[in-house]
Amino acid sequence: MNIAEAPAQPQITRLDDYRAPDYLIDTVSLEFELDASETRVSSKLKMRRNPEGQGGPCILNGEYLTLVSIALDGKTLAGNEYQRTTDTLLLPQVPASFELEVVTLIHPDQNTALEGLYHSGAILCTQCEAEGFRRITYYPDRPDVMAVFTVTLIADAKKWPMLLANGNRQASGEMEDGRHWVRWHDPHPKPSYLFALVAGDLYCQQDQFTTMSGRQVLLEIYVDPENHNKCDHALNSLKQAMRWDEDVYGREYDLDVFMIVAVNDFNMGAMENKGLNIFNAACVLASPETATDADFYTIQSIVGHEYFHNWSGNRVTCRDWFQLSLKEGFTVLRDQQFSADMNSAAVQRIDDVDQLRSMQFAEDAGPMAHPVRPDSYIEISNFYTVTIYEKGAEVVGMLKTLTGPEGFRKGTDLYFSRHDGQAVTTDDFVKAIEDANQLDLTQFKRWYSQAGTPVLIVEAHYDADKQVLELTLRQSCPATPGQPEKQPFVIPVAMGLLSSSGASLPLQLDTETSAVDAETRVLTLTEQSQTFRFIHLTEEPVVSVLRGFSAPVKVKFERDNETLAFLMAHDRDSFNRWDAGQQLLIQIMLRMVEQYQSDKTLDLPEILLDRLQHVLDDPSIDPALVARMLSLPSENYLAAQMTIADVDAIHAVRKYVKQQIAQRLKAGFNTRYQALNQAQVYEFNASQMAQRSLKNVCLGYLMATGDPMQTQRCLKQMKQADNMTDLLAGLRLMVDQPGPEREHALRAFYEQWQHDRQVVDKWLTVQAVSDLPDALFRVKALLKHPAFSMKNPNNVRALIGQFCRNNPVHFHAKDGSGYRFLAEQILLLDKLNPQVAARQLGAFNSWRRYDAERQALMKKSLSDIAGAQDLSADVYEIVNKYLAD
Ligand code: B3K
Ligand code: ZN
Repeated sequence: MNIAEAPAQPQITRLDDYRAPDYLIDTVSLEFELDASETRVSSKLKMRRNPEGQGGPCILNGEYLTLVSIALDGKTLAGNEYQRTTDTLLLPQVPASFELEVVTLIHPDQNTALEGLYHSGAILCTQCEAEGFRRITYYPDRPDVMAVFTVTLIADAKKWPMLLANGNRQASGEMEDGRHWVRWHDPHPKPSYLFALVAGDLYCQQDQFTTMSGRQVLLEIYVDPENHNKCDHALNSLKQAMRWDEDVYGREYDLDVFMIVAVNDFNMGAMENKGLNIFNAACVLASPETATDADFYTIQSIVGHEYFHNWSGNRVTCRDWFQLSLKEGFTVLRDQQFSADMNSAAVQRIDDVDQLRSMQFAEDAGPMAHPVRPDSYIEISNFYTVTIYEKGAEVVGMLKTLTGPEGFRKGTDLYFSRHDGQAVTTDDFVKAIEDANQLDLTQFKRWYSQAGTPVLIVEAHYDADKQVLELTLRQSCPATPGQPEKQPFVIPVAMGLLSSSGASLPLQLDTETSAVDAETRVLTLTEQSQTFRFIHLTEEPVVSVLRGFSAPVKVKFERDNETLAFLMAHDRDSFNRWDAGQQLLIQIMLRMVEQYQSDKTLDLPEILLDRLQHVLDDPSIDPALVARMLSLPSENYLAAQMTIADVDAIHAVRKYVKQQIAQRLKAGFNTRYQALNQAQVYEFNASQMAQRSLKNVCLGYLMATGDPMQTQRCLKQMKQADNMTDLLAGLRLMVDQPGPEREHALRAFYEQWQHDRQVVDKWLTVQAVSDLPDALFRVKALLKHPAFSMKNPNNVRALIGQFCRNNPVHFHAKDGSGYRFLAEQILLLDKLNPQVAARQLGAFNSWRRYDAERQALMKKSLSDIAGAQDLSADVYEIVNKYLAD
């Protein structure tokens, strides 16, 4: 039994190399003797040769395992009867079917990567997706091997009274040595990435859910006892999600119990392990005093997302990791629909698109650009991206637009019934939609294989004599790494036409005999260029395109300020009203950036102020929408619109615009603030959230006037706040103002909330994104604060991640101090937690968009990282892709 050296360079895995597994597993029986320093894992696998395999040897994955013994059909194997490398175990000779017994030892408390079995606080827990199960035992750790698991957990009864695993609880007992055991059985075959176990001394809040067929399901949330009062919201969200999936997708839950466990140390938001979801505590715990509206909102959506995976991911899973978007894109679409139904659909769409444009468009335009179904990867953890998730959701959303809601439901019904219990591909998903709707989606599938954000060029020409509007749509898509040329996409373009008074105009094409009786219609662009002729138009219409953001594309449509202002006031589609406002702001602010660069006077057109004033004063618009329409595009998003991003100019212009709006609309902000600032018992609902968000936008502008009275008002709000939304909004504003009040506010906040991890992370973030010149100095000091640990991913994201991504003016400081800081932190982190380290590299994604000096400094920092010894595959892959020409 030789352990060969690991390959010098991380290896590439390719979709084209996919082969069916050589061996399948019917049943798995695992026994864990749990202990934080050394856990003994005994596994029994009933395996058989796969008739569809290649007939190769039996190879199992395994990493960081101490092998104790191997037995084949009851006979212990000698060292020369198997071969080991650092990450595999190979059995050259096995019968057609056999039982394999393997005993290994693992060390949870040395596991800082938080993959496999690890220790978080006093909890032992697991994270297996994508390839963490191989850190627990030897196994064919790939999603197309699905098996029925029975798991027995044995542990000290006092230290770990709760022992949880997937499925239903089968049996339990006490042992004489003070240990106890619990056995779990999951009847649904699953891939190893969905395996989970938890051991802990936890508070458990229970509830019940009756499914559509009348079965009783026990719902349980497990949290550290001190968080016993923060479970209600997640539990409510879970019940809403279970009911919603029955109503909207016809999906019913399939076990006797559904459990959620909150842990403090977690690499991402949450994990959909079958029947036993494990959550980052920040994505599940909420009380009005400690969680903001945004937190409540996110929790509802993540609880929904993980629950929805029970069908889109678990019952029907991925054949291989190239198909990741099969479950993630679809499940994100499902959680977005759920949130839209539970809250405000318009606000949900705006926020989703805002995120897609600021994060995914940047990814698609940078060195890590990849298709929704990638062709290759080095480290799969690097591909849990906004492209796989958010763009993937847009792609499935376009299928829904093309088929209509009923056709889409027929398609998903067929998909679930056809593939239940299988591991499938994105092609299988599209095929089910095609078959249920008698559609040919061959060309549509380019959305899965081609990377990059398509550009949609729109031109409109009105002929008054003929009463015809010619609308020409053209598409192109920039080159991305490995894909110099692109074929045309299928782009659904929802659009409408408006009269000068804002009324909808008819949407009849010259090819049609009757008028279309809707204010929005969907044009499908399939060629590089197509012209649509609308007839019977007695006046020149104003065109509203890409309503509801019907495709993930960048629209290039030349419109003057007046037209954008008109659409901002009159579009029938609330998404497009908001979007017209954003385009107007961007157009104006980019012009001001040019003025700033050439030392000219900054000119803020009256029409913008006038429009914003109307929005602010219009009681008929949902306050949540008003809040969003009054919010300026972020510095990062403005930077992404420039050929060479000028961080300082953008920062100065944005600040100036904010101050000007504040001065001009001061009276309006004042009136609305006062009207909205009413004492009420906190509730999480769309209407209260809308009020708080507009109120705090108003306060932000009032503070921007620089009037000391407003500082007093802000302090008063903080003092009186009975909820974290209002308190944190106040603190954020205070922190951007120099002076003793700022230090006092920060100190008081910490003193009050130091016992609460989620709130302390907010305190770190507020300082990380602060506008003041000493931001980096502070961030560095906070690294040494007792509240901060480099081993805790939430701390890292709250402080380092937020500084580097959301404080552009300081991260991009001319002297390169921000870049050097990030490079140092990444190298430290890489030794502890490669996944978290690799994520932080994302702050360098757009490094080629900055001026030559900054590019040189960023390149130097990236090269320092690339040149370091023993990089993880995670960091290696991203840093080398960033540096590639
Ligand atoms: N499926 C998990 C993500 C796992 C990430 C592994 N590095 C959470 C989710 O998308 O629901
Ligand atoms: Zn997911």
